[in-house]
Amino acid sequence: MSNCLFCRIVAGEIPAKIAYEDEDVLAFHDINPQAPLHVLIIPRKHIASINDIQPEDAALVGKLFLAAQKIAADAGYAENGYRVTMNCGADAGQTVFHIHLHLLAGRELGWPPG
Ligand code: IU
Repeated sequence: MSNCLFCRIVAGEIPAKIAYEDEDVLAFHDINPQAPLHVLIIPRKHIASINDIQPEDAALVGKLFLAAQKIAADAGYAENGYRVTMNCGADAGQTVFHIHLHLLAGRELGWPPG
């Protein structure tokens, strides 16, 4: 998807501060961080939203969570805790239509979210 911002980051066409990568997953620091640690974890494969995840993507989506677990642990947040969230659609505030887990840590996070 050449017009997808996150696909362009995957392709190396737009720079990002990489936090983690493997053959299927890329994680980079959000440009507008909402917590001391705010990383976006994406599949290299383009999937527009949760609504577009297919059964064959189940393992790939699981890998996003394993990456979140590793990034949080490596940054020292395993014990105090962290949040992972994925927005889907307009009401949830999704602005980039390439699925991404937000990993937020380093402060007390309010609940419910706004
Ligand atoms: P959302 O769940 O789709 O709203 O999250 C999109 C995120 O992508 C949001 O937190 C933005 O700050 C972030 N982002 C980014 O990291 N780099 C960019 O070039 C753009 C958005 I545009």
